[in-house]
Amino acid sequence: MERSFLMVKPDGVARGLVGEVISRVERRGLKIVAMKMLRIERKLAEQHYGEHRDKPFFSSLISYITSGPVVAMVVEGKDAIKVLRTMIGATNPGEAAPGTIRGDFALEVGRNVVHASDSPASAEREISLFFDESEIMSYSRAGEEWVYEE
Ligand code: D4T
Repeated sequence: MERSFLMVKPDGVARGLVGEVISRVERRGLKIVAMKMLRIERKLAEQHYGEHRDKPFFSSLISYITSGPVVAMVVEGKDAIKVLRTMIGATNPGEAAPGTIRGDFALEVGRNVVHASDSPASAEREISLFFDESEIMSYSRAGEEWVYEE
């Protein structure tokens, strides 16, 4: 099983899309093993988006992500990182396929509703930025035997 970091961004929270995102994750068979609502502080935002520090959109990205509460999650399941990236769709919602979260709910890259880790290394880094290991739960979901072959 793999873990990924998933976040509903301030626009997603403000637009009432938290339940929509969560229900898509649950319906897919993935398991939410940690979740919290928080207002991201500037320092955490700069750490999270550290790789974009030198990009022209960095300061608007930091303002956006710190502009309101977000809902952060750890999601577990088979190929969770790849599956969630496919479910959220292309970074630029204009190019995101219908049926993806961004393809169904967003139009602009600077208001793209959700974030999901793009590799095992970023998943590990992002999970540890937002969660203590003690906040990550272990439990069985009913019907798992119908989601996984064995
Ligand atoms: P996040 O990290 O927000 O889920 O987005 P992605 O993982 O899909 O995409 P990314 O890291 O390449 O971009 C991070 C973040 O920056 C914003 N952005 C990106 C922007 O405002 N303008 C741009 O030109 C790009 C490439 C959107 C997502």
